[in-house]
Amino acid sequence: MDHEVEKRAAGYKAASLIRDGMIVGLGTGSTAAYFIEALVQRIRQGLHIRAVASSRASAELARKGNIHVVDLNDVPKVDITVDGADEIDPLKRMIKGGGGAHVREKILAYASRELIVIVDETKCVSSLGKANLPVEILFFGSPSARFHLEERGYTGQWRTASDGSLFITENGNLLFDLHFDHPIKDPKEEHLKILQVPGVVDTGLFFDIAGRVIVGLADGSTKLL
Ligand code: A5P
Repeated sequence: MDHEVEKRAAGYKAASLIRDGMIVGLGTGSTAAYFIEALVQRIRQGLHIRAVASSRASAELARKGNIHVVDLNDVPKVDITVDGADEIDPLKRMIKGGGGAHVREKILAYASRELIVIVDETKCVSSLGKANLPVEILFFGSPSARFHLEERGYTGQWRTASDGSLFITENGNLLFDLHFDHPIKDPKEEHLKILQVPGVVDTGLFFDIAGRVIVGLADGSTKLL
């Protein structure tokens, strides 16, 4: 358990911004879990909301706490989505997908009026690229997709589950985690280059989408970027 005080502070602060009647997007991961925990407490105190989850794990957490979970296809628009990040730079560009849910997280973020990002300070970086960059890839022809990525100069490995088997996303696909031995100079260019490989569903790079960023601090306070 790492930086729990900071993650909790960010999650609880984000939950305090949710208002009655909102449709709320639930991110995935340990920081988003604190947001859901805080939301459950607010619901016990009388808050009425509906929520859309980016993963089974988040949906389960929410349902356990009596949050009314609905399908993204059944709502016109999500008011606020709150989600974590693996890295965020000063331009609010991010690497996400450490939890393997970045494709749904991105769809949910784009379906939302605002994406609020909640992080601890270790996630705030001057440039992206220390964290692995997850790329979701269709199982069909996945060795060929890997070949074409490697031919373009990328290195990485298939993500595995705790039992050593291949990690399968909730969309039924594989994850190829790219590592960079240098900061990513132009994340948008890399993203577009990777997307050109047939079979690639999406990368964990996010741009032009983060709204408020809440950073949790070690003393339990938060700062807003
Ligand atoms: C989940 O797929 C990710 O995008 C998470 O948002 C990201 O990995 C941050 O997770 P933590 O809050 O657990 O660090």
